[in-house]
Amino acid sequence: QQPQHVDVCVLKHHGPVPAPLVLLLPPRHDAQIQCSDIPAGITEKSNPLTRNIDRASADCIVRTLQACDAQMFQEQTEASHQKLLSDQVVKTLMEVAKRVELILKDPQDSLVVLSGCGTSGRLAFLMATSFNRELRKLNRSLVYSYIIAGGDRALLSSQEAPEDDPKSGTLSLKKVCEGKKQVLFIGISCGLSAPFVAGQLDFCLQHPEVYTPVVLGFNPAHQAKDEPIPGCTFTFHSVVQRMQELSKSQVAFLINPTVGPEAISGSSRMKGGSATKILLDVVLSAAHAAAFTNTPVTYEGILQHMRAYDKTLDITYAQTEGITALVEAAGRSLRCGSHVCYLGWGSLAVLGLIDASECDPTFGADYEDVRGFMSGGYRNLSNNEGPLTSLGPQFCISHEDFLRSVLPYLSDQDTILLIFTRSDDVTEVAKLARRVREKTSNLHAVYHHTDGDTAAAEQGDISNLCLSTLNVTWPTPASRSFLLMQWELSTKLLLNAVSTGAHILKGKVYRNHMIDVQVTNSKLYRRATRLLQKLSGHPESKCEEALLRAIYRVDKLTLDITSSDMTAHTLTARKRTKVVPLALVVLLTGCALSEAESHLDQQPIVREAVEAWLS
Ligand code: S6P
Repeated sequence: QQPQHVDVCVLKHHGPVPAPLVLLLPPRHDAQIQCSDIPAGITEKSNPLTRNIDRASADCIVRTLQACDAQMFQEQTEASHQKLLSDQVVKTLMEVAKRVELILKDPQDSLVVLSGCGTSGRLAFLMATSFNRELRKLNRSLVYSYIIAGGDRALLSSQEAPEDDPKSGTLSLKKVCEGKKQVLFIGISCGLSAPFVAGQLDFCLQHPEVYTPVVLGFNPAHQAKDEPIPGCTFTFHSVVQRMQELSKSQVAFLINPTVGPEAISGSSRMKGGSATKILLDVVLSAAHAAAFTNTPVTYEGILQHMRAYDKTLDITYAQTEGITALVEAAGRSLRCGSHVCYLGWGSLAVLGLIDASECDPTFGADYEDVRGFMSGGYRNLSNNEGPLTSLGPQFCISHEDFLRSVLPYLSDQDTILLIFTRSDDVTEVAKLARRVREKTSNLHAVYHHTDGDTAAAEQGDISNLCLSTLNVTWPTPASRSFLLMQWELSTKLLLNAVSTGAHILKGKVYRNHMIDVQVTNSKLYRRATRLLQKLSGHPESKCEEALLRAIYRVDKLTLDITSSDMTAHTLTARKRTKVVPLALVVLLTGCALSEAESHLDQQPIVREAVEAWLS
C-alpha cells in the first residue's frame, strides 16, 4: 500500500489560533506532477499551504484560507523580502500619506489618482469613492479619482484585454488630470505586471513637474515583469528600476511588500486585493487625520493602524463555523447548476459586486453563477459613467433588478446571502428577507455590528428567516470610519472564501490552480503556459504549441498562427472555453483536438477530467 501524504497547514503564532490542521489525503502520483517551480514572481507561485485544497472539506478550505491570509502579517526575517509591517514599508507609507495631506490641504488644481486593472482597478474605485464620500461629509473639495482598465464596465465584468494596453492607460490618465498642476498617481498592479499601469507610470516619470508616481504591488522589484510591451521602449521592470532610483530623492515611491503566494495560484484578487485595501486605507486615513484633525502622520500611527487589520482577520475567521456553512451552501448551489446571490447594502454591497465579477475570469464562471446586487443600485455606486444597465442584464445591479429578474425563478437550490451592518436600514433588510423567504429557504445573512449596539427588533426577525446568520461583533472603535473599513475588509475576506470555496467544491480547481483560467491577456497566457509545463512536464515550446492548438482549435499550427502576436492569440482565446484543459489533455495523451474535446465533454468537472488523465 502506498503511504498517505500529510500536509500540515501552519497557522500564525498569535491571536486566537484554531487547532493545527492536518489533511490526510489519498496517495498522489508525484511522478506526474512536476514540482520544479517554473520562474515566476511570488504573486504567481503555488502556495505550499494550499497544494491539496481541491480535495479539502469546506471547513478545511476555510481554515486553509485563514492560514494563507495570516501570511500577510508575517514578520520580515533576514532571508525574506519586505513585508506589510517592515520598517521601510511603514516609512514609505508615511511619506505618501504626507503627500496626500498636502493635496488635501491645498486641493486646487490637484488630484490623487488611483488606477489599476481588474480587481486592482475595482479597489481603486472603492477607495476613491469612499474617501471622496468622507470629504463630502466634511464639505471639502473632492480630490480622488479612479481609473480602471476597460472603463466602468470592468467594475462589474471581466475585461482582461485592456490590461495589456499601455496607450489607453496613458490616455485615460491624461484625461482625468487635464488642467491639474499637482497629481499624486498611485498605480496598483499586484504582480507589478500590467502594461496599462506601466504606461501610466512611464508617463508620470516623463512629467515630473506635475506627477509624483507611486507603484503598489506585491512582488520584489526585481520580479517586476520584464516582457517587452509591443510598441513601447519600456517594460514594467524598467519602469520600476527608474522609480527605485528616483525613490532615493522621494520623487517616486515604491510600496511593494510581499504577502506570500495566493491561495489559488495567481488569484491576486485575494491577498493582493486585501493588502491593497489595507495599505490604501492606512495611507489615506492617516492623511485625512493629519489634514483635518491635526493628528500628524507618525510612524507609530501607521504601524498601529496596520496591526489593527491583523485583528480584523482574527475577528473574521473566529467565525469559521459560519463561513463554512456558507461555503457549503454556495458549493451545493453551484454544483447543481443553481446560483448564489449577494444582496448588500452600502459599501459592503460593492464588495459583493466585486467578488461576483471576479468569478468569471477566475473560474470560467457564468455571470449568473454568482451575482451581486446593491441597495439603490447606480444611485449609490457613484461610478464615473453612471448607470450601465443598457449594457445588458449583467449590469443590472439594484435590489429592484433582483426582485424583477431573479426572485421569480429562485428555488431552494439557490443560495441568497444578505450582507448588512447595524448602520443600514434593518427594516428594509427584513422586508427583502421576507420576499426572498417566500421563494427559497436557502437564505443566509452576514451582519456586522459593535459590542455596544443594542439589537434592533427586526434583527431577530431576519435571523429567524435565515438558515444561518453570521453575527460579526466588533469592539467599539475609536472612529466610525475605521469601523467601516474593517467591515469592508472582513466582508471581502468572507466573500472571497465563499466564492473560492464554492468553486473548489464544484471541482473548478486542480490542486491549487485555476485550471480553466481564461487566456485573455499576456499575464494569463504566460500563466497558462507555465501551468501546462508544470502539469505535463513538457518543455515550454511544446506547451505553447498545445496552447495555441487549443486556442485556434486546430491540430496543426499554420504560418498565419505562428506569425501572429500575443494580442491576436488572446483575442481569439476570448471566444473559446476550456482552452487550458484541452491543451493539457492533448499534451498528456497526444490525441487529436477533437478527441480531447469529446473527452472533456464527457467529464465536465475539470478537476476530475485532469486527474483522470494524470493517473
Ligand atoms: C485576479 C483578477 C485579475 C487581476 C488583474 C490585475 O484575481 O482576476 O483581474 O486583478 O489581472 O492584476 P494586477 O497584478 O495588475 O493587479
